[in-house]
Amino acid sequence: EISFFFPPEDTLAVIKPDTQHKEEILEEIQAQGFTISQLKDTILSREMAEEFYKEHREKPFFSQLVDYMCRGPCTMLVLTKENAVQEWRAAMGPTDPDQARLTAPESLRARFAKDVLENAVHGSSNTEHADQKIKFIFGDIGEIIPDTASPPLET
Ligand code: RTP
Ligand code: MG
Repeated sequence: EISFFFPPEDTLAVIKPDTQHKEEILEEIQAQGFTISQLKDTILSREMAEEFYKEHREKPFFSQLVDYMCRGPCTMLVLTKENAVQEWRAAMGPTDPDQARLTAPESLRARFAKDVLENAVHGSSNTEHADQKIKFIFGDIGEIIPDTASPPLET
């Protein structure tokens, strides 16, 4: 009998500013079996937000996106699980909540996003981005918060 071992993978998740649903999002993260390996609340500077979303520099919504991302504290999380990158993308659902409500009604964006811009959560789109963004946000040796049952940090 052949069995496969899938090593745990890390992804970067962000609970974006101004969502009224942070607690429910954290509950869903735990319900879906992600381990919260690192967590911190941070207000991004404009420069950091621009760097974070630099892939979208040329998009018409870029300046609005940067305004949104540095408007208040973001909750930054490293989520660890088998296939974490893909599973967190699936948990979030499509970028636009109108589409999410049609194709993934249980997803976080279907439930909690306000619109296509203010869509509550971010997730890395591949493992290379995940590694790069985790380093960018947490540094090479980030703070470790070992007890996932502890309450989220408040800023
Ligand atoms: P994310 O990077 O935040 O996880 O979202 P995503 O992959 O689903 O979507 P992406 O195309 O990478 O877009 C990044 C973020 O830009 C904002 N956006 N606004 N106004 C618009 O048409 C528009 N399109 C995208 C959203 O905040 C989106 O999550
Ligand atoms: Mg993206």
